[in-house]
Amino acid sequence: MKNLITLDEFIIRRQKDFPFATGELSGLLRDIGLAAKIISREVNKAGLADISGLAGQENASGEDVQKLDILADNLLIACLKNSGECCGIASEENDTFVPILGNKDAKYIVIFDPLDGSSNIDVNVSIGTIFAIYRRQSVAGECLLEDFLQDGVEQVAAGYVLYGSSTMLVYTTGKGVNGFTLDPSIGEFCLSHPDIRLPEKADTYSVNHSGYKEFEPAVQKFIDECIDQDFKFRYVGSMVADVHRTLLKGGIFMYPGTTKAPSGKLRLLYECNPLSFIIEQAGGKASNGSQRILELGAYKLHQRTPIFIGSSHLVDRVEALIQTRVLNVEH
Ligand code: FDP
Repeated sequence: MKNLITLDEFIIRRQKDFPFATGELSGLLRDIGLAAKIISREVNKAGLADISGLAGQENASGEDVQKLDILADNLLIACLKNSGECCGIASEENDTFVPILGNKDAKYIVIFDPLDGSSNIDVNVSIGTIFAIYRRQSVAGECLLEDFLQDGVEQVAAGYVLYGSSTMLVYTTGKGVNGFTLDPSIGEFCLSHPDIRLPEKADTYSVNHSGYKEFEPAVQKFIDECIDQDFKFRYVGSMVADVHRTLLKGGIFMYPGTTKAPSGKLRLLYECNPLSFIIEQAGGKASNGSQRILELGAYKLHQRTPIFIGSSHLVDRVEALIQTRVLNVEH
């Protein structure tokens, strides 16, 4: 039998690489792994049980909430309460951050999107969970808003779980990116994609084309160049799935600003920052068109940003077109 390395075993081995590690971060990652297994089980039976469909309420960004969104949110919070390492969470489903009072003095906070791409749930298309872990800024006691409004470069770990043709958990602690596939027969995430690097080849672009007329001319020009170069076009409409494909196959995923929504749609803290950390760790880049995503300042929890993420030379190209355009307009 091939040597199986489970997620828990991998986390313990990695912890030994840090001489002064206390095991708190490892505990948190294991909590998230456990929540991911339970969410995966619920997602897989979404068509059977009465848990799919709208919950009849809107989230902080005014979007319809699906029942599974709420279930996943509650599960993550419950699992993060368990180990005592997390003093507070913020998520897409909560207007403001939620302090975990039982763990007031814990060192970490976690920000997550419990079910990204949830408009795809009812049509059986891949969806995902995205998470980012930060060390708190406040010294102790109940956590504060400032603990959550940190730049992406401060992330100590980030990852996502993709509920697709199989369930995969991909994460980084800033020392490369590793992917684990859930083996349902043993209920364990097993290391299947060690040390993921974006491939050199990059001939795929991904964007919601229906926004084309409203994108700025530089972005339109970039898309035209992709078409002229016979790039493949792929768009699932679940950011986790589109970024996962980009990570494994190369290319670029974009959600630009539009005339109606200059900041785009995707959220900085629980979508763009964690996925940008992963892509950078795998050798790629992530930008809002002029600045590195991980260095954008956060001033509110549900802040949005345009994003161009994937193979470095493609992100460089779109940035160069945007920059040229800005200079032309200025002169
Ligand atoms: P969803 O609305 O289904 O939750 O941020 C949410 C997100 O999906 C992303 O996962 C996805 O990339 C994007 O929105 C899709 O938006 P469009 O429908 O505008 O393409």
